[in-house]
Amino acid sequence: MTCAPVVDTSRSPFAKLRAVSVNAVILTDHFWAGRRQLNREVIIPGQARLCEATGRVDNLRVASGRKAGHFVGWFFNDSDIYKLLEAASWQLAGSNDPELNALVDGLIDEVAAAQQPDGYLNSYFMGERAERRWTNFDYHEMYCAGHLIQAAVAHFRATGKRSLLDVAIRFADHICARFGAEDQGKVFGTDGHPEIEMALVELDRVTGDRKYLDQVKYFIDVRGYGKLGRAFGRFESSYHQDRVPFREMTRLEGHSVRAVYLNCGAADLYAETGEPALHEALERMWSSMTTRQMYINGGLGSRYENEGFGTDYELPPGRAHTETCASVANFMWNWRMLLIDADGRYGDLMELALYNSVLSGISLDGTAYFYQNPLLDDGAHRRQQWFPVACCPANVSRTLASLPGYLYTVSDNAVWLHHFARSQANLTLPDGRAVSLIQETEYPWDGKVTIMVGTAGNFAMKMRIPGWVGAGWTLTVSGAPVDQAVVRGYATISREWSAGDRIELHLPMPVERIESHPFAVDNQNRVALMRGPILYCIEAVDHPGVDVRLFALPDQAALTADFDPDLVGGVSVVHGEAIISDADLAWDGKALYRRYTTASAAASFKRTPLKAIPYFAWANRDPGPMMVWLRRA
Ligand code: FUB
Ligand code: ZN
Repeated sequence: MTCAPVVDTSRSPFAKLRAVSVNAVILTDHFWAGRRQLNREVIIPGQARLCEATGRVDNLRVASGRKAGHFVGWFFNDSDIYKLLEAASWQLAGSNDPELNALVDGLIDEVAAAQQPDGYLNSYFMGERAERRWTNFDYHEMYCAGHLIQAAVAHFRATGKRSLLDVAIRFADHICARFGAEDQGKVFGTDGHPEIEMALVELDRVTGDRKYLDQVKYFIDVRGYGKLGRAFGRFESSYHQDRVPFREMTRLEGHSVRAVYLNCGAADLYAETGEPALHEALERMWSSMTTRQMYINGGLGSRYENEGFGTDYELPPGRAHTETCASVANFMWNWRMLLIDADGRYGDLMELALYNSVLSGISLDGTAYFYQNPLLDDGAHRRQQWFPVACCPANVSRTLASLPGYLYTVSDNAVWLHHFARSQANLTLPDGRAVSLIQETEYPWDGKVTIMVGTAGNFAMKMRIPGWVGAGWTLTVSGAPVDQAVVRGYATISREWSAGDRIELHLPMPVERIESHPFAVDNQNRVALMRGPILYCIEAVDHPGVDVRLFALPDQAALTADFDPDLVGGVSVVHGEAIISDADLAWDGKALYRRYTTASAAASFKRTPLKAIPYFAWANRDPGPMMVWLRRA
């Protein structure tokens, strides 16, 4: 059996947890297994067709001389093929799938053929543009290389084949030979778009070649001195994390995907080197992100003009940029922090981003994508089949494909359960002992999680107790209560297990009203609805004849939830009663402003049913206004 962890910390001295292989866990639920199957049957084949139809694969063929023509599209279009290859590779882990294998092998063949004798590989910088290689840091050459390396590592881990790995190594060696300290005869440089950092750490882990790790350190060290200049001639150094040396960073700044990808790389480097300053910077940025810079759905980036962070508390719901890639990046960064620190707050954030801003990035039928994930809309924002800048689709796809690898980790004598989904797991403790577990749950709709232990032995089970859970949660083993002390987000059950022992965790999931810090002015006097890990929204299609933007939710209004198997793929729906004031109805499009009188504040109102659905499922039915933050009444 291949061993295919998403981030391999099995020999990382400064990571507390070891990732397990993607194929060590088999999802058996409707929610995630269904989506992973959709990934295999619809999403990946659809993206492969679009990579062909949009000339992305032809770009490689032109570069290799297999086809006449010219490069088309954005200079980073190769990266979409690499991310697709990564997704397909994770999907292949542990599966016998000749058709998908053939698709992957065919694409790898095109990639390999386009590689130059010196290892260089980028279909944009071929022909007459070959002269311009490595002359502009913002042309994403290392960004594309990073995605190539990540795909190659995934492919190697999942299939054992070296076909793409050898290509990636040649390109990585080319880069390592070229960029570095001048006294080593190398030239200054790094990429305007971080990505290669985390890829090279994994290449170090796969090959055992330490030079890749040294290269990552160099790439992080050279940032922060304004030496990369303005990106695309218009964005300042902060756009590409070149304003402040990494170890001095106090908040996330600039382009959100770039910023968080860089943090992924720095976290990976820390797992190997244990350099305190890296960890401290990561913690400062995490703290800034979670207290001042992040949307309630785990989305990042509030400005369209630079796809980046705004000032603290600048979190407009309608103009939220919240790129799907940034949420994937947030998920990836928190995975790395979790592996390093074994702290449940990172698992909480992975969960938040996954359900509420990664998943919203794709339609329920797997054929259309959001680039931005706003929290308020008038009905115009719809998912698209594809984009000229198509970074988001395959980012969702690689996340879905690798999902089984995030549920559990292991450490000395312990199994850690981070994410809840019906599944079967065959894990291996660091000392080689096998542990099998069956997880039964209807999560995220129900907070009851049962773990059937299939292997006798002495080890600890560490269960994440989500940060969203309030009082009343319980934990038992074969019916008997166990110690509910929670340390850094985990309850621990250490004992001599017998095969057949049942762990039962019950996490109550009432509908909660969430308010935001008053400085997030757009949300003042508003609440959002959450139930368990799921963020809710209201959509026009469920409220015919009224505009949901006029809704106000009385603080006392009861909110209930029930499962509707026929709605948007089967979801728990929140029901309640909102009010619409007659004063608000009186606007009726006649004016934008009017004199305020206390009479209008105290106006009479109508009651109207409120039906909220999970935010991730919005915009899958008839278009119309949608909102997350509801006015309080
Ligand atoms: O530049 C490559 C990708 O395209 C970025 O990560 C996205 O934000 C989009 O700009
Ligand atoms: Zn994107």
